Amino acid sequence: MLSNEVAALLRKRRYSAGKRKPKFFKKIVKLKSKRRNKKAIVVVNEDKEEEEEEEEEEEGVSPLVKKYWFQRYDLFWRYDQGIKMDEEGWFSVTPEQIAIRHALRCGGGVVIDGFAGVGGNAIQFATMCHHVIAIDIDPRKIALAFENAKIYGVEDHIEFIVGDFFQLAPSLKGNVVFLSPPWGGPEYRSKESFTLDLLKPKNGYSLFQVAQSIAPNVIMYLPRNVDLLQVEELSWLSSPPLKVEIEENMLHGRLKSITAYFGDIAFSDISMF
Ligand code: MGP
Ligand code: SAH
Repeated sequence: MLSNEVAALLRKRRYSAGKRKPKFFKKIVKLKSKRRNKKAIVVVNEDKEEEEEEEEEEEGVSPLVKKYWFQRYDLFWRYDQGIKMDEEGWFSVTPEQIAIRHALRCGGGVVIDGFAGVGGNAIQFATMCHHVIAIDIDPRKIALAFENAKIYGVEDHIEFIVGDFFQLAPSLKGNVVFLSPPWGGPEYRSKESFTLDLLKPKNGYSLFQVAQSIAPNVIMYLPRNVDLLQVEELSWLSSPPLKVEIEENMLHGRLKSITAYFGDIAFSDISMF
C-alpha cells in the first residue's frame, strides 16, 4: 500500500511537472522498487548525467544529501507538499514511522523536544495531541520546523523556542523530555562502538542529568552502534535507578537507530498519563 501511494505521488508529480521525460519517471519507479535491496544507486547510474541534472534542478541536493533525498518519503510522508530541510536536517531527522512510535509511547502531557531540528519528532508529538515545546539552538531549524509543522497542520500545538537546551533547562517542566542531539554527523558510523561522550554538544551523562531535572521520563534517540551498556548505566544516575527499555528501530528490515526509554515510560503501553 505504501509503495503504491508513493508511485501515485510520483506519477502526479511527473504529470504536473510536464517537462519531465517519461524515461525519468520510469527510472524513479524502478528505483523505488529496488531501493530496499540497495540497488537504487546502480539504477540511477545507468543514466547518471541526466539524473543528477534533474535532481540538482529540482531539489538542489548536495552529494551528501543525495542518499537521504532518496529516503524522503520515509522521512516525511508529506514531503511533496513542501517539506523544507537543510543539510543537517536531512541526515538527522527521525524517519516518520519511528517518530510516530516515539509519540505513541508518550501517551499525553507536555513533551519537551530539546533538539527539535526540522521538526520530524515535534510534528508527530503534536499530531498525537501532546503539548510540545520544541527547542533548537539554530534559528533556521526552528523556521524550517515551523514551516514543516504547518504542512501537517500542527503548528498551533507546538511552542517553538530558539535557544540552548542546557541554558533553558532550569525554566522547563514537562512529562517527557525527548533528546535527539547531534551525533557528530554521518561519520558516527565509522566508530565500532559509539560511546556517550561522543554526543554533542555535551556528553550523554550531562545531557541525561539535565533532562532528568525537567521531567520524570526521558527518551533518547541514539546511533545504532551506541554502547548499550553505557546507555543502561544512565538509569543508575538516579536513586532508585530508573526503569530502562531499549528499542531497536527497524525500517525496511534494517536497523536505523536505537531509542532508550527511561522512567515509567519504559515498558509502558500507549496511554500512561
Ligand atoms: P544514517 O546512518 O546516516 O543513514 O542515519 P542510513 O540511511 O541508515 O545509512 P546507511 O548508509 O548505513 O544505510 C540513520 C538515522 O540516524 C537517520 O535517519 C537519522 O534519523 C539518525 N541520525 C543520523 N545522524 C547523523 C544523526 C544525528 O547527528 N543526530 C540525530 N538526532 N539523529 C541522527
Ligand atoms: N529530531 C530532530 C533532529 C535533531 S538534529 C528531527 O527529527 O528533525 C539535532 C539538532 O540539535 C540540530 O538541529 C541542532 O541545531 C540542535 N542543537 C545542537 N546543539 C543544541 C543545543 N545546545 N540546544 C538546542 N539544540 C541544539
